[in-house]
Amino acid sequence: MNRSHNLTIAVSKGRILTEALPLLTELGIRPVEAPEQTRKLILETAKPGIKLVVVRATDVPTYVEYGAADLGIAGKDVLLEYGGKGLYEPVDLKIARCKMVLAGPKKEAKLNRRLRVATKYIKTTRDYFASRGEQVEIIKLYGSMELAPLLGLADRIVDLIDTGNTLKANGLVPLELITWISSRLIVNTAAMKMKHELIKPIINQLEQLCK
Ligand code: PRT
Ligand code: MG
Repeated sequence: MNRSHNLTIAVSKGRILTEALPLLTELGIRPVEAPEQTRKLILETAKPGIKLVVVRATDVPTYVEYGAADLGIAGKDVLLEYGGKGLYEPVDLKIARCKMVLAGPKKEAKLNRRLRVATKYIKTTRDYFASRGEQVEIIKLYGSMELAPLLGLADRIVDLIDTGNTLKANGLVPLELITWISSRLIVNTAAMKMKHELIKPIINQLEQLCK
């Protein structure tokens, strides 16, 4: 863990950071350099002792679970997939909101075999179909899931949608809502105890701001 008077917050560049920056700024945790303009991965902030570390979205829970970062901001999609061991998730920041859906072609011929579902959300997809008692074959992809049904790799996809334009542009339609997604503040369990007087006010302020 970091020294007791310092705090490290793991964030990912892109839509989460864009929407998290106004919240962090409200708390005085404004990076001294613009994150999108620098190549630095460790950013000092206007609050002495508090720094941001910029990591891949899917790596945020790992940094926080192992205490390399005390706090983090991660999408619920990433947290569901990660499994949430050894992490607190005290605040729904209500940013970077979207839906996780099952999607497929508008029309399809009847299938005589087990449904194939392509996704990067293997665990969430497995849990979803298991809860419905359906047997499906899940195919792991790392991106551009929309392509899979078009090329016959899969019959369905599980992906995030916001406007729905990406699905539509590829001739797909949302079939079922799996869950709503937003970004969450996550906290290392040991840091929550050891740095309570630093972390608690951050949780309280974010709760107020994100009500
Ligand atoms: O890009 P990189 O591979 O580094 O990581 P990443 O893709 O995980 O990062 P980023 O910044 O793209 O997304 C980070 C987080 O933003 C996700 O983990 C979600 O919690 C959240 N989020 C919110 C979204 C969306 N909205 C979203 N629309 N993540 C992805 N999308 C995708 C969607 O899958 C579709 O392909 O954006 C595309 C456009 O969506 P439509 O429906 O508006 O067309
Ligand atoms: Mg992306």
